[in-house]
Amino acid sequence: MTPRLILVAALCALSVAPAALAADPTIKIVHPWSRPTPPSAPTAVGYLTIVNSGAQPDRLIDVSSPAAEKVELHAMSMTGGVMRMRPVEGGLPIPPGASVSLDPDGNHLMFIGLKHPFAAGERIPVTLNFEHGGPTRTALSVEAPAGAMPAMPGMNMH
Ligand SMILES: [Cu+2]
Repeated sequence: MTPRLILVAALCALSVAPAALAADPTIKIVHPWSRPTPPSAPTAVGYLTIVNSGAQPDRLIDVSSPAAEKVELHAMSMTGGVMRMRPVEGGLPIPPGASVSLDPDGNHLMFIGLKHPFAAGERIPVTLNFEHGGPTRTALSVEAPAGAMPAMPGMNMH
């Protein structure tokens, strides 16, 4: 993820979620995770899988987190050999009986205006608002990339 490629979404128009009553038990969030960020990074990514075990289609329409000014749903596309991202307009459809993954190869959550850097081992709370299912809370576990130097216990440099 290269910050200079980020097309920050001035026109991002994800609508405000309706006040919902309770989390929908047919919507499940599987393996919500993120990456550690450098100290002054303005953005971070989030990945997860949404499983809809119900009979009705749903739609992820809004995401928020206390860890960032705002969270957008982004799609990746390859244009002329350059990876670009842009907001998903109108929300992300979650068909009945399907699971929809946000992963490093495709769509992702974009945390914009981080309140603090994401550190490995930390858990980042997010609220996912579904059109029918209402708000669903989860937490992304911040995972160091495979092959990265593991943090050494007892060697805190601060
Ligand atoms: Cu993005």
